[in-house]
Amino acid sequence: MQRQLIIGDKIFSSWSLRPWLALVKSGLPFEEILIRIHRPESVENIKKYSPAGKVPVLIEEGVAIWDSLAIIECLAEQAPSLWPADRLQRAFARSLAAEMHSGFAALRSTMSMNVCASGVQVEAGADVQRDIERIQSIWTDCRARFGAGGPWLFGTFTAVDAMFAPVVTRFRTYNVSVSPVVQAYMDTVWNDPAMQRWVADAQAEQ
Ligand SMILES: N[C@@H](CCC(=O)N[C@@H](CS)C(=O)NCC(=O)O)C(=O)O
Repeated sequence: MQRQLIIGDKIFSSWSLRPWLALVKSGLPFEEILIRIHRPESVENIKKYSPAGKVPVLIEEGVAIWDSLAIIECLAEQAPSLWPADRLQRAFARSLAAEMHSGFAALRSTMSMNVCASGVQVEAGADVQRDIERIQSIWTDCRARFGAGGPWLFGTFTAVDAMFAPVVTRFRTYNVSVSPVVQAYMDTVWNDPAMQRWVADAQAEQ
């Protein structure tokens, strides 16, 4: 296989979920290699594929590409529908993907991903609430402005949906209360067959 994706445990590895979902939804063929993370030997095992020592890593024709956004850009060159077709929508979509990639630290550290858990209670401080409100406003705005052609943020599935997919699982796990529009979008992500495949694999890891 000329394309491999190295990922971490499906239950926990939020960064791995993003390119995995983009790859499955794009229909590009790939082989998946799973490395258990958060173990003493994890970094050494990942470094066999990428000197950065973190998953995800894409091996494309023998070349290692790491970091989720770089991987998604590489995939989008071969599956252009991963970004909106319109130039300005595409730029806007890239802004959202970048905001997700570099931001929401409070949410990510307080509500870590566990796709198999639900009804978990945590102390969500003001910084977490701010992250939750910002994400809900992004999803609501995208659905209203760009969502006419389908149930995803830009109508059809794009890299932005892949970037936010782990947040959907976090909102479910930690029972975050959301508006009906946001709930409908979360249902789209969660019920997608590719997402359900990831969740089933995660359950099998336990
Ligand atoms: N900015 C990186 C973050 C990657 C990252 O933090 N990966 C974590 C797992 S989700 C990792 O590989 N950790 C290694 C370990 O903890 O063993 C990306 O977007 O890919």
